[in-house]
Amino acid sequence: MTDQKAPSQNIKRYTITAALPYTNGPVHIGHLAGVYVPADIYARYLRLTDKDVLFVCGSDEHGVPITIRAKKEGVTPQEIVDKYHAIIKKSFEDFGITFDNYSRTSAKIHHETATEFFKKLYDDGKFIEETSAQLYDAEAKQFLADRFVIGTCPKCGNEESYGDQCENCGTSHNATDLINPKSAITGNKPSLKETKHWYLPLEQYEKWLREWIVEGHKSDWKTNVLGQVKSWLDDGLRPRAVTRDLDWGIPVPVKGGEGKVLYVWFDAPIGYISSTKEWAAQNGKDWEPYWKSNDTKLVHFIGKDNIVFHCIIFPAMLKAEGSYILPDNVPANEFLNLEGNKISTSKNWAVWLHEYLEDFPDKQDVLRYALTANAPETKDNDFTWKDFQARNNNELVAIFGNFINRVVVLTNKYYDGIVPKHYNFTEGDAQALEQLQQFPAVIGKSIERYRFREASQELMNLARLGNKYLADAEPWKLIKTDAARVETIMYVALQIAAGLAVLSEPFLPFTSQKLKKLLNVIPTEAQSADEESQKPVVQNDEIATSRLVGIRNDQSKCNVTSSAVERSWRSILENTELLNPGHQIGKPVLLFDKIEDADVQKQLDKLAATKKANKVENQIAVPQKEMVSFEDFTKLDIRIGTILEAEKVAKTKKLLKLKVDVGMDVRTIVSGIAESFSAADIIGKRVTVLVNLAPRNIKGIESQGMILMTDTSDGKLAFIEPENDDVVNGGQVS
Ligand code: B3M
Ligand code: ZN
Repeated sequence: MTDQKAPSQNIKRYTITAALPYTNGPVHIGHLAGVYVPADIYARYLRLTDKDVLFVCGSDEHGVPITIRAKKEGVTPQEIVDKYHAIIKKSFEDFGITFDNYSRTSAKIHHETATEFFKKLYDDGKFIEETSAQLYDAEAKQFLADRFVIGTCPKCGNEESYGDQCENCGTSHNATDLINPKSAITGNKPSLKETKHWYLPLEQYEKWLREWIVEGHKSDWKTNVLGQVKSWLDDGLRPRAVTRDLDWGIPVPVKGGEGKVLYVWFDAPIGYISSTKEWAAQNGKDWEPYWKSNDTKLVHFIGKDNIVFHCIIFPAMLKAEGSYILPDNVPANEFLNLEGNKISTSKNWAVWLHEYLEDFPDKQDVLRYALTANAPETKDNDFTWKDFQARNNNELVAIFGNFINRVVVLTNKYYDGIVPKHYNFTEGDAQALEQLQQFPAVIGKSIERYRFREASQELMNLARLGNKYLADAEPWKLIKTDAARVETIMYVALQIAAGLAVLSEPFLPFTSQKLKKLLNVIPTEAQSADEESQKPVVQNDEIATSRLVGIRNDQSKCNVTSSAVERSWRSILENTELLNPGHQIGKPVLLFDKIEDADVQKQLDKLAATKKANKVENQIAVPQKEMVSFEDFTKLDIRIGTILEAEKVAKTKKLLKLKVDVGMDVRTIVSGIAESFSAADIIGKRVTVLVNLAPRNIKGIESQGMILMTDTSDGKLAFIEPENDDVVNGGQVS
């Protein structure tokens, strides 16, 4: 077993994986923010620092979600996976995600690899074979595995947990653990039926997992990941079935396995390996060092709902197999919400990438940037269109774009676009250049620690530095009096602009390219188009290198300094002059443009329409109640208050006992809201209270009023809150 990791200075290559998306729908901003953008930043950065990088992914085409989608659309599972594989693959390409290979689990190479893996574990006696009673839907004539069954999570009480995993608390369990299980196909209560399956005895790996992760990685893995792992280990691991009674998947390749398939979470992570094999075969490479050599660093980028599979089940599989390395890190992200609500495919509450591009063609980088700057790295985060607009207008346009534009406009105006010479540097010049030199290390360090938000802000700080430098130096004032000094200033500003062209590449690849073109440090269109036709889906190191050679050989079209900029993460550090005096840059073009309020409103309207459609779907309008007179209405005394204290009423499911400040006094109110809110979350909440309702005794507590509530579209309760902060407690509602 090769699980002792080599010290980091000996790392020779990187294998980077990004979770294989299920091909049961297109991809949305949550996927991009949680997994693919951070993984791509990491891969691009490592390539720019001349590392040997393999970045793989592919479509996850097995599993119940696919079958369910196929049933819903009335087509075959194969038609579903073909359709969404193409859409997803294109979205990734459109957003500049530079996978070295994007495969699919229906590929022959994957079926072979997964089959072989299973057989090896089987032959080595790593499985337990067991016949047991499993949930069965007699009407559908089908066993109910994974998402085919819904019931109450034994751990957190979520009533809509799937058979294999609860999306609310993340726990992974067996379908028979669910309380009140229901078939997702017919809605029937399942019966039990005997069937044989193969189990991976996870409990045998418990001690080893604890040592490897909880002890061994306590200082370098993210707290959210360590926390989940520890909690599973503390709960105790149990044997986990790795086969299923389904007809869509990879056939179980051993005797007695007829009519059964591999559990999707057994085959999917092996997809990383088969994608590597496919890449190697297509590129004349050896795949094995990327998975079996101790000097390879393996990193899995995933969302938090995949932690158990990547930190417990897959490592146990790799350990059982015996010849593979283990992940060096699993930097899982939390979830991204959209405008305050959980992203949901079934409720169409999402920003789909292909739809985004219809409304914002050529603004891939804006979304990449907004999602990175607000990434759900340590906690769930909210994407709002207002924030998206602000990130674009106040940062990309006003800081980054503004600096570049000033530099390019002035260089054209003063020197016809030719980089000027510099004379003696002032302290300010030297300081600016010195700071520029530190940015590659600062940004690199954040990226290497998987802190992509921080890294993106450092990049913006470099643009800020450029703006400040120009604002302090005021070349536009000096041009009439001290032309030589202005040459030096513009020389320095141009180096910062070139630095931005290089360092922005992992985050803003399209902008970086545009900026390099603007600074005239990449091949002309004709050359790029020529190379484009020879390019695979993504760019890898070898191609990047051959491009450089191309640049160097063609000095008529492109200045020789281009190689310094192209390679550059290191060259900035080494104080290489990025743009030589005499180099011709291009004419001004804007890197970013403003996003108008109307653009944002259009997106908000779209979401409002979705919400409305969901509501109409879920709710039959309640008929209006009997008429009341105005006098009747004025009898009600409704006021604004603030919840000061809240606690659960013992032995009840729904009741919370609240202390509410209603302006004239603080009173006790018992409210039936415990299923929608936990006590801790509502302290400080502004509420609307009917204060003159006759006191009532509820569970032995005198309730002196009623909190007014409304329903949300998903059947929960919501408070009615004043919109303005300056409404005081006791404020009357009339
Ligand atoms: N298909 C993604 C998901 O849970 C799942 C990842 C597989 S990674 C091996 O949506
Ligand atoms: Zn749960």
